[in-house]
Amino acid sequence: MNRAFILLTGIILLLLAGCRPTTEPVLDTSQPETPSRSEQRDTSDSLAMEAVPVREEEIPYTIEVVAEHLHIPWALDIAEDGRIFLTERPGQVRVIQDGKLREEPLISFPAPFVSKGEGGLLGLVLDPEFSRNHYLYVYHSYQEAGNVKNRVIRLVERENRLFVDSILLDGIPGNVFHNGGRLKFGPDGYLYITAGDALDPNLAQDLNSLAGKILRIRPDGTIPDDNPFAGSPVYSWGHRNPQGLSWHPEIQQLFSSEHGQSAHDELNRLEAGANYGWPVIEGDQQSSEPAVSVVDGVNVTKPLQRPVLHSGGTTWAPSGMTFVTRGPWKNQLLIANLRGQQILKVTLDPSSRNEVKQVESLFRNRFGRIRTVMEGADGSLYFVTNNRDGRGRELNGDDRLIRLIPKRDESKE
Ligand SMILES: [Ca+2]
Repeated sequence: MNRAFILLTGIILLLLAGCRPTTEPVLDTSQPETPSRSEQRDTSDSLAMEAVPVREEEIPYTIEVVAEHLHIPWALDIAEDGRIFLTERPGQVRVIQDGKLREEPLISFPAPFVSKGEGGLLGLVLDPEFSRNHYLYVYHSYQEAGNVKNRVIRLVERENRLFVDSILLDGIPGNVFHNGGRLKFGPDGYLYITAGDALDPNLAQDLNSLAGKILRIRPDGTIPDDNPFAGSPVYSWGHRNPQGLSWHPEIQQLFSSEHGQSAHDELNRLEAGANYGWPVIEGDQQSSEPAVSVVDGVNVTKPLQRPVLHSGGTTWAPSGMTFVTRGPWKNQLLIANLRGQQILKVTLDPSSRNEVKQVESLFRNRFGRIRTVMEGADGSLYFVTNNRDGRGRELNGDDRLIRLIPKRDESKE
């Protein structure tokens, strides 16, 4: 073995060690089945909460497997005509039509696309006017002069084929890990993007960098006039590796999920221009010192915000999430967990809606790693497993797209 190879191996091992939690996840085998509600918070002023397992027979949905043998599905969206579009991280967009996964991908990305570590083809969202304009947006990693970066591009669909229409935002710092990658349209019609810190934590506190941010652009790639920092796509900053976005259906308030360093995974309630602390604070930590970032020679000073919820010493590895808008779980937030191998169901305090009242765990260790969850127009819920991503144990049929169909409630008819 030559020295360069040994050095490279050493660097890769260091990167892997730096990214993974130092403690193994708590799988609650020693925990009581259902801690009382008052025991949920670690201490009275901690924002950490333990997830209470829900028994499967209590879940008011039936399980249906929609598709099998997917390859690391990362994001999905459903068209009005019923087609389900999804990304596979190695670089393909697939479609499920009339309940069947079509063999032929809609597009396979050529170079400079790269799929390395946690990078690759990540977010996907349909244009709110997809049935009219057939636009679809994806977030993917690419290589430029030896560096990994990420970009948001617009594709156009014609008869189950996809063609690149335009590059909307590029040069988002990337790396083997911490690429962010979630795309969602807000109620304001703007496209929101989660960007990770690209393994360079200080970038999250630098408003001149797109890393470690939630970004907001118009669907044509231009910057909205009312973005918090003039001429910049930055919507909020101080994020580590955010991968989930959803708006509360009644108050239209945006929340995001984010991977913490060693446990301390977070749920944040996002305000335009606010700073969510990474890497200065995480979890329950507070800082009386505001953060300062210099933009065009001017100091921008913002207090550091704490999350509304974090995982304490447990690792959830939260990714895609959705508020449920109808049915038995209306207004509750579902968050897909990778390492946590569950879906968290978060109930907000109904009066304040900025405090978490309860966290429950659905399907813990039942389906393995879960990447994202969304709601269909009929109130069904859809989620995808990620057991083929090199960190999981492949189960029969993986990776799978699972649908949860609401059970009929006779008492309400
Ligand atoms: Ca934070």
